[in-house]
Amino acid sequence: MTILRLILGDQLNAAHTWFRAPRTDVQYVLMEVRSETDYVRHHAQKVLAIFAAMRTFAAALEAAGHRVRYLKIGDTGNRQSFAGNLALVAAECGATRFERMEADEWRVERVLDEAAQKLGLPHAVVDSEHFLADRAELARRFAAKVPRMEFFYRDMRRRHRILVDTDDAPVGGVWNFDAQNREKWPGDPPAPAWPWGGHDLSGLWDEIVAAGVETIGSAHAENLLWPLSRREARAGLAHFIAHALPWFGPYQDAMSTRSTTLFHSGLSFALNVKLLHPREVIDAAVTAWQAGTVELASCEGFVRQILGWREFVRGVYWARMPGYAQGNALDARRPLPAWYWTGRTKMACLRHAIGQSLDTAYAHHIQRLMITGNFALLAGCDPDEVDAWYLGIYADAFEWVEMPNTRGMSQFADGGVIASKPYAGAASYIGKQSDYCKACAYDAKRRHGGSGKPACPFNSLYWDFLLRHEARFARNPRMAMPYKAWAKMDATERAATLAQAADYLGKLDEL
Ligand code: FAD
Ligand code: DLZ
Ligand code: SF4
Repeated sequence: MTILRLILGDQLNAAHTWFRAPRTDVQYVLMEVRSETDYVRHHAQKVLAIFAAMRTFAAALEAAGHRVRYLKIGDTGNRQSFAGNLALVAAECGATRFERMEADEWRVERVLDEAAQKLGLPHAVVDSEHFLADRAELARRFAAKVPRMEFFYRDMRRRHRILVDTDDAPVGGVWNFDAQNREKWPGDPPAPAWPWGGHDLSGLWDEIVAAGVETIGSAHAENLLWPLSRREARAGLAHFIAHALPWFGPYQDAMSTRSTTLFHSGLSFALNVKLLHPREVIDAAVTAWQAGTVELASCEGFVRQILGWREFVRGVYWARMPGYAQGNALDARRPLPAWYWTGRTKMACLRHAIGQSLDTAYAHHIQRLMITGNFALLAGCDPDEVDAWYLGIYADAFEWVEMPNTRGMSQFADGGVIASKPYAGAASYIGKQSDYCKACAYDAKRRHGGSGKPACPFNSLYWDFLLRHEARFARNPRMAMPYKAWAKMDATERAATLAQAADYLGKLDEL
């Protein structure tokens, strides 16, 4: 008897039960395939990091005595799809049974179910042993109605006994320290650089290029900046806890031309490919708070992202797919401006956020939400195009987490399943949280016109967006303020603002 076990590129969980002891009757297989490199155009660093982490993981398994078959992207004989290669390796090893872990993505689950049918072997699907809420639990909690994130998060805190007192009350007396977490970063303390780097992957890059894989962004193959092994990911976690977590809370929503990473952890890639377990990341933050090196507000703010948002969006994804991918509640149809692919725009905030995304395959949350996402929302860009952009460009982008964040949180295309109001903001918000507006060719204070500096596009587009969707949002109590402000605005001012928006919408590619 030989069991063929598939390990996907985002299933590099060394602590999984599968790997407890080497077994002569188990053949593992990992494969680099064009079906995965081509379903969307990925950032060069994302492909490099995934392949390099897969190769490192396979080598470690082999060194520990497991039987591993690894198909490289350029191998002759590589059939370039999961189904094709599974058939190939099953025949090679004389497999009598096929096993796999649950895939995180809807598309891949379907592909693997079909592949298993074709193999015609007894087949089992096991948990990936990564998330805190498993898929059965999520199905129970999300099937009837998607809860609000805040209540899901409180429940997770209680269930997993994280930052709660013995009587299930939140430590510190409140569940959420968001109000304290909204400061602009003055440039001091300096933001620490992430500790990874120095991976020379030029050889791997040559293989990827020779195989004809088309990518976006800079490869930086001679010095790739992502953790590629569990050891590196652990070191990155320790570095974050010591050097950035103390300021994570206050500067969580800050943006600056002087730093691409600020006090963010950069752990999303390691988490999503499962080099790190969310529980160990949460425990490290809580331990730092218990040791007194980190304030509760920073610790809780960070824990909320992982225990709350990360698990929550997964619940939404599995409860709502496949229909979720079709959501376009605001009927947004415009193409994404061409400069999303080049960074060549006169708008300083977008130039910085897109430029750094192309260069590093990374942008922190508030850049994704309030700069690139906000602009696409206000301009009414097609959520299919917005989704494809986010799914390709970030090293951490896997559909289960990318899509609810993009289509749901950022574009409101799910009609409010995730967010109770759209994340729409004008230049006043961006100016408050960043230093972008100072260096911009546009005037953050103007809604329209402008002789020297033209009016900031976010301002007129913001009002145009609210007016376009008045029927949907005007009665939302959380949106009452801006609608009241609009009603009070002088009629000429309103007309000039809407005319400015129409002008900008007619020439988005030129902004
Ligand atoms: P930190 O700020 O250090 O946060 C710590 C961890 O919390 C992250 O590593 C991540 O695992 C988790 N986290 C934080 N916010 C979220 C969130 N909203 N949803 C899920 N997990 C969260 N995250 C992805 O992992 N993959 C994506 O493809 C992705 N696409 C996004 C698209 C949009 C439009 C938006 C608004 C957000 C998206 N996010 C995505 C969430 C978030 O922006 C990233 O997780 C974060 O920027 C990763 O950087 P970090 O590790 O430095 O995060
Ligand atoms: C994203 C990605 C890429 C680019 N390439 C591969 C690959 O060649 N082989 C592989 O096993 N996985 C790859 N992945 C990750 C998969 O797309 C991922 O497993 C699914 O998105 C499920 O989350
Ligand atoms: Fe962005 Fe407008 Fe500020 Fe320029 S002025 S950086 S376009 S918000």
